[in-house]
Amino acid sequence: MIDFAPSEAARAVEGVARKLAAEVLAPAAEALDRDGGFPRVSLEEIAKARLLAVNLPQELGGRAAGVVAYSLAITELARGCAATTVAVCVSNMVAEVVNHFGTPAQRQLHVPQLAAGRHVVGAFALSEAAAGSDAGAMRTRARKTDRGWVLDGGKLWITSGSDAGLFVVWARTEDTPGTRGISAFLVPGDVAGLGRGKPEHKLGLRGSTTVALDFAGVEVPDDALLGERGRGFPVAMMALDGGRIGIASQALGIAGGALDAATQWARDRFGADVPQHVQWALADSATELEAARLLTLRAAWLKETGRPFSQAASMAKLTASERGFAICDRLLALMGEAAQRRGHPVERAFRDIRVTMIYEGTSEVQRVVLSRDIMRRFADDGGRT
Ligand code: COS
Repeated sequence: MIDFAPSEAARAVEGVARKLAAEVLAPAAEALDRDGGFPRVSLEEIAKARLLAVNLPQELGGRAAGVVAYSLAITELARGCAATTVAVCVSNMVAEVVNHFGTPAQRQLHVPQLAAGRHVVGAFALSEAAAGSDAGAMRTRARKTDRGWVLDGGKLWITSGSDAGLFVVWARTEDTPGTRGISAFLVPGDVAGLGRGKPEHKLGLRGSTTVALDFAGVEVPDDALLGERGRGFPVAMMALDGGRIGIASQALGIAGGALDAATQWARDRFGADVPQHVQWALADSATELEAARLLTLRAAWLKETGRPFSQAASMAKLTASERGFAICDRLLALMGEAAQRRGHPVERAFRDIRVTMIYEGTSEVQRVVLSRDIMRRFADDGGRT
């Protein structure tokens, strides 16, 4: 049997997110996009609703609501404000990675703080100037000392980097080149020697701060090491597999919000007599959105039920981001002048959604992941894909 209906519990979490999006995020979204900044107040409300730890155990302050509920919640939040939502996505991802790979002490120390918003949010520090898609090319180093580790180097494009209270930082701990010899560390935001750059001026998600980080002799204790020494790269990859479900969900919300706005416009402008080209644009958009939603919820369900989900997450992100962008582009063209004004919901959606094809693995990276899997399955399964 295939059951496409999310559970009542997941729907309840979705309802909480929908209310927050309408009452807290959406009213602040236009000004946040115009003026930039960091959505601290909205994030406090999101933390109170325990949406910074949707898929984390209750005893650590989470909702234990599962991955489908998480996806539904992120989609709703992104309808209200995509910029605030990416901070929520990354913080959930950081909480999950600490919960999954951390020692009991690391879990106890950090997950409740992330869940309650006492760290403000968590941040994921992987990318560098010469290590974006090729994450294994990173140069930041962590040197072992008697007292722990000393980090030197720099990270780039770190979401929420201006305000985050906890960073997961990847650094090279061994001389082995490539993806082996990288370790992950839990680094508090107030540690000495950590420099945070000014937020980048970006096309979209202007209310999400994206900064460079500088590590100049940052000392952390031995128990800052997350997971096994030298095995940090798979930690990043597994975290990103889950993260991609979040970004797919965010893209669904952004494109869904644009479709809402375009449908309202069509009703106001044409009443009951909607011209055929408008009907087609709305119908194609809704159909593509639904296809992306099914892929996304399937990836969420696979993860929730403990099945392999890496490929499903890549398919979901690839489809939701690319189809979502095409939907925003189509609706912008359809509405013409009406949607060109800076800050119009469709104009903002068009700018905001573009980065969903870039961060947490570009579309090209998703295609690399997927094509490797196709080749592997073809070889393993007697010439069937
Ligand atoms: N889950 C668990 N382990 C994984 C994994 C996954 N999804 N993907 C790779 N690994 C493991 C591999 O099994 C391998 O382990 P061993 O050291 O035991 O052999 C190791 O990680 C290296 O994997 P691989 O050889 O595939 O590494 P590549 O350098 O070829 O990785 C891609 C290539 C492009 C897939 C990778 O660099 C990537 O995902 N880049 C994008 C990074 C990204 O999303 N950045 C955004 C940052 S946040 S905005």
